[in-house]
Amino acid sequence: MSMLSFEKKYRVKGGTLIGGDLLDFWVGPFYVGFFGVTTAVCAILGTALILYGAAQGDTWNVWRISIEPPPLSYGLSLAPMNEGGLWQMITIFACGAFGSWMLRQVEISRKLGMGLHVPFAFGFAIFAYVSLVVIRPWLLGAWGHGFPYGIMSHLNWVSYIGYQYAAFHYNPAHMIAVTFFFTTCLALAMHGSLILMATDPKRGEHVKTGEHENTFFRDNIGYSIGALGIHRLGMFTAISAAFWSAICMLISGPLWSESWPSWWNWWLELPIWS
Ligand code: UQ1
Repeated sequence: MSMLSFEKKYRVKGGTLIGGDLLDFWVGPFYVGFFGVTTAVCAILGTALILYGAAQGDTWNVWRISIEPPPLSYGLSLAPMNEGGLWQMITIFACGAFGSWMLRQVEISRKLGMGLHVPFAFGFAIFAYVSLVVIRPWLLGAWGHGFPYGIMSHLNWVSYIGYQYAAFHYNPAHMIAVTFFFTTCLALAMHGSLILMATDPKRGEHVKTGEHENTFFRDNIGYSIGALGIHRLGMFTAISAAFWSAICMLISGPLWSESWPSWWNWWLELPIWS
């Protein structure tokens, strides 16, 4: 891969969070860094443990392989390897890999003298995962509340939790999360299509600019949010989707253990009806 001329300028030592110049170098196009190494170590060990767990199981059917969390009876203690201990180790390595990846993004951002928007946004994805396998199980008092690591098994877990609260779509935080997911799709569909129609014209026609983009939306809906604004909006709706997804799970159990439809009884119980 060729190196852009400006890359020579930023490919210098510095900006690291830990260890000074130690591991502060590139391999081909990739920045290594302390957290590149910790990411690789955690990811390799975690993957090896998943393969070991699969070898202990009774199938090599990729859809059916599953690494189960410990039985609820183990509470918040360490479980034996073949009774969920493997799941606990894999979870630790997953958190290590995701956290290291975010810190590597921080170091690269610092080297380039840029904001920390990407690692900040990635942190919301980590929060959503950690809320399912660490925070919620911990609040409920057993690692067994985490989801199993398997393709069909984790889908079954999601389905089971949904029915446990009768109709999960009545969870107000789930409603907010879904609304943000759809709004993110709307924003990216509008933005992607707008940029393509301006900058990817037919052969022989001129590429258009921001003026055309603004004018399209002013003519169409009387308002243009602007080139910077659409990216602020997109980042906000995307991280909000992840944030409210985490919240909708953290309140299911720790804060509300009945059916989600019955949560709405507060509305029927308002004094204004009597
Ligand atoms: C928009 O107004 C705008 O500014 C010119 C963009 O920037 C390139 C966009 O991508 C989009 C999608 C819009 C329209 C969006 C809203 C929320 C009015």
